[in-house]
Amino acid sequence: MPSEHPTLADYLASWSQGDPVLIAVAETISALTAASAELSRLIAEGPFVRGLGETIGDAGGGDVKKFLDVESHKLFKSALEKAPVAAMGSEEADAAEVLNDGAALVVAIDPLDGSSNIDTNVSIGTIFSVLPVPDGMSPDAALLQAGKEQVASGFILYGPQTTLVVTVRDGTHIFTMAPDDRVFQLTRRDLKIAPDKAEYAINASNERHWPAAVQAYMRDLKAGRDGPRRQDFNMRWVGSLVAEAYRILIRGGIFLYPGDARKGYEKGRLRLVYEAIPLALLMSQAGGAATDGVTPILDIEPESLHQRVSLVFGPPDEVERIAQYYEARPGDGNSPLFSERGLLRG
Ligand code: FDP
Repeated sequence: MPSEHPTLADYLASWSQGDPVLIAVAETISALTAASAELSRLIAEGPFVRGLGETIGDAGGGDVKKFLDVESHKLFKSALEKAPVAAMGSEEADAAEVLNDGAALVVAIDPLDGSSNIDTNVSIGTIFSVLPVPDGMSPDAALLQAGKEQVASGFILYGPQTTLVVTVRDGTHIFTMAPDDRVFQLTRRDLKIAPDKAEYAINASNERHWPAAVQAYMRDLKAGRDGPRRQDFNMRWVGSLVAEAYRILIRGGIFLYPGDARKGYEKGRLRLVYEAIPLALLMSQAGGAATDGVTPILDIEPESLHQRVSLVFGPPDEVERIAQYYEARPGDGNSPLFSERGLLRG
């Protein structure tokens, strides 16, 4: 009798069906999750490991580098060296790193997202995107393909449970790591984002810097049942992108980290290639949507590995509503494609 909770290995084996390209994707996901199981143990050791949450440098643009960021990068790099991966583009390295010449895939990765939460014992995670290397394309260029070219993406959440949220373009599924044998097992198949949860996630301390479109949208949400939305909205802000994404996949709601008027934040804070793009595929496979406010994230052609982007995700109707606020304020949009879409629509 098939198990109620098939293992990740079983799921990937039955999905890949002996196809060499799909097997390569399966091997890559297995390598990533094996490293994540090790990382989860290291995180759980917390104060028993000297300096785990310690800041060891400045990564620039408001980001600090912590000991655990560096350790996570090393763990994933050494795991991917043994997988069919030609290059890895990581938040923790300035340029893409070559792993296996001629291999079929590349991986973009944020080895440790939410690292400012390490020392507060709040959920943190690893986000990854798997892309093919088309014939004649260099691994560097392969890392900069639009998100719609991804063959798989996911994140591992190190929280009360260690959880993998993954898609191989066959729905978005959750695998939970069993505490005893540390094997990932399927615990939720084919997630679908709830369309109407009245909950938002945004760093409200930046309100005065937001574009007028976001200020107007948020004003309408906060007006609750006395405003145009005619219902009260709740707020949640964990400060770990992976935790917000997980909550929204599980119970709905909307996430915004818009570009704003602060120096260095004009294009937002979050990274396109290894944060927004993988989350956008998970969202779309769960019936949701992700944009930079206006343009679908999966359609954006990245220009550089560490590029920042404005990010909005959640149920499609709410994401579209936000685009309308931007469109109602020409010149206020933070998207270079803003006017293009306006023209296209017109
Ligand atoms: P962190 O810098 O701690 O890694 O990815 C960057 C990120 O965290 C996200 O996880 C989180 O949503 C965001 O930054 C928090 O930024 P603010 O401190 O500006 O709210």
